Amino acid sequence: MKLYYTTNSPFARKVLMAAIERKLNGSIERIILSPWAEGNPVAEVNPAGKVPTLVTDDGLALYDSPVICEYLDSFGSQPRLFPPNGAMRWLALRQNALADAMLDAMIARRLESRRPDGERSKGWMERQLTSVNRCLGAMESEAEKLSGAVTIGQIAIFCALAHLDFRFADEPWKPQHPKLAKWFKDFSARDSAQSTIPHD
Ligand SMILES: N[C@@H](CCC(=O)N[C@@H](CS)C(=O)NCC(=O)O)C(=O)O
Repeated sequence: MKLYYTTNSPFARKVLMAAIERKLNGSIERIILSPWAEGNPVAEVNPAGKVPTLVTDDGLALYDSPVICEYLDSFGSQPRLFPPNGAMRWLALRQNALADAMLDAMIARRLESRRPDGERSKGWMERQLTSVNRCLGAMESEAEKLSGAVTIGQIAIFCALAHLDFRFADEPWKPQHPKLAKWFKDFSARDSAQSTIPHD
């Protein structure tokens, strides 16, 4: 399998952490690129031109991160990250969706903030910030549901919170979300987290 990714993408980090948790890391050839660079190869296999994208040994290109993670969950002998059915499955999928939504808002806000003077929309940036804050509030109110065996929901929420620290370090979220902060600290000690710390 080949994984196209960047070392600063929280969605790619989610895939890498899932691979490490499932002990599949050694089966993945890593191809680091910038999805923003002209002519980069990811657009040849993923029409959206985004990372992460995984090309399986059969030559099938898979995207986006939840699909890749579920693919990695479909083989190997380690405990599954996607609960097979019932309430635990829907909780894990919803946690993953909440984390991805928070990331989409964070990334939209940052991209907007980097547009040239005169092209930036303050209202749009505020809308994204409101969304991030609502997602954080929902995570805090359900922090006790982050306990138990590791799931894709936990990994996704970890990557989203870590991305806040990475890109918005001057906007601390921990003081107002103490239960989430405690869970985040504990989860940060996992090998999969320690070996995927983001960098530009
Ligand atoms: N929903 C996608 C989001 C992937 C995504 O937004 N990737 C960003 C990097 S963090 C990207 O490749 N952006 C390039 C672009 O938008 O052209 C997933 O879960 O994989």
